[in-house]
Amino acid sequence: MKKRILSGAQPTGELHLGNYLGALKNWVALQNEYESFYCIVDLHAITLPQDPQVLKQKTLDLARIYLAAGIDPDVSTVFVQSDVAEHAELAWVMSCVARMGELERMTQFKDKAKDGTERAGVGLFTYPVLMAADILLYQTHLVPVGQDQKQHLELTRDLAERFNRDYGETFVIPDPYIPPVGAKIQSLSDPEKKMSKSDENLNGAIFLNDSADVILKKFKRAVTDSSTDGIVFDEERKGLFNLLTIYQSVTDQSRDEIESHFAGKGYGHLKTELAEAVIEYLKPFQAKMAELNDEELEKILQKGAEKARSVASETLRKTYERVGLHKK
Ligand code: ATP
Ligand code: LTN
Repeated sequence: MKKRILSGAQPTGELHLGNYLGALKNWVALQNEYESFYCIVDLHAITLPQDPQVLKQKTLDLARIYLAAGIDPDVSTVFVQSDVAEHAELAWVMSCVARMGELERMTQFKDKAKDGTERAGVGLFTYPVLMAADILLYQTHLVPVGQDQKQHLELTRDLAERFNRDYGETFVIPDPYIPPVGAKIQSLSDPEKKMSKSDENLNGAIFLNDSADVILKKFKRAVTDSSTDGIVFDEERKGLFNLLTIYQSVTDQSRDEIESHFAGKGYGHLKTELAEAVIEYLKPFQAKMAELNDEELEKILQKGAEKARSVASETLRKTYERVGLHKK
């Protein structure tokens, strides 16, 4: 029996190179080795206000992105979270297991509740509990995510362990998979911040559908430093380190190879070569995006939801039984 993977992304904003290198790339690489479930987490998306029409469209667009990135629907299960009611049902049970204090420590909530906690939605606060339910429903062994989700994974493990202790062995305790390169891609315009969909500065992120011209322009403008120490991996030089990390992730070369390749060269040279490498890297993805039509995608999602439900319903049944809930 293969071990299981579950991961997901929100159908909001535009996906960027950080999402691709931190998450999607690894989903594709791991899909054959594991029984994989890749979810479009629309219930998570509504923790912040969304336009209903746009949310619907983005949900389908994200399925298209998964497939264009190389997720094979004949190998992996691709589905939408709200199609599988068990996610919301298990989230309720887990919200009775989670404690206020542990949710209050989640840094993403603090970042996203920009106007303070008084006016923040309750869903935004309990977001990590729904994420735990997503994972635990599939008896998941491995969760490939970017660095920013590590804390949520720790909470998921804590909730699963607490439940197993209080009610008897029920859930597999999942491990995070955080890639050694690319788990934390920073903004090109402010290397102190992570590359994000919600950044107001559009030059900070390379979006997956950016044209070659735009990609080149954004890299040319990327913030670096005025050091004369050459092009080397130095975590202190955040802007440069980020550019080199992107280069490393898209070319799969070693740090040594990259440093010798750029020895004696300047930032201008690095930026142009990096832009070319990213443009080439995204080409097959961008071509595939144009090929997949809505009808095909809907069929894949329907099939995916059926498969997901068959696994999720079994875990939910067992959970309800353990807790003493009546539903058969
Ligand atoms: P954003 O932070 O851009 O608003 P998000 O965290 O809401 O995005 P999702 O689309 O749900 O984004 O994230 C999908 C995956 O992308 C997650 O596994 C997340 O860890 C990863 N990810 C997001 N930003 C980055 C980044 N800058 N570098 C590496 N991985 C990232
Ligand atoms: N919280 C994640 C998205 C997400 C997820 C999940 C990731 C929701 N459920 C389950 C992995 C497993 C995010 O914002 N990136």
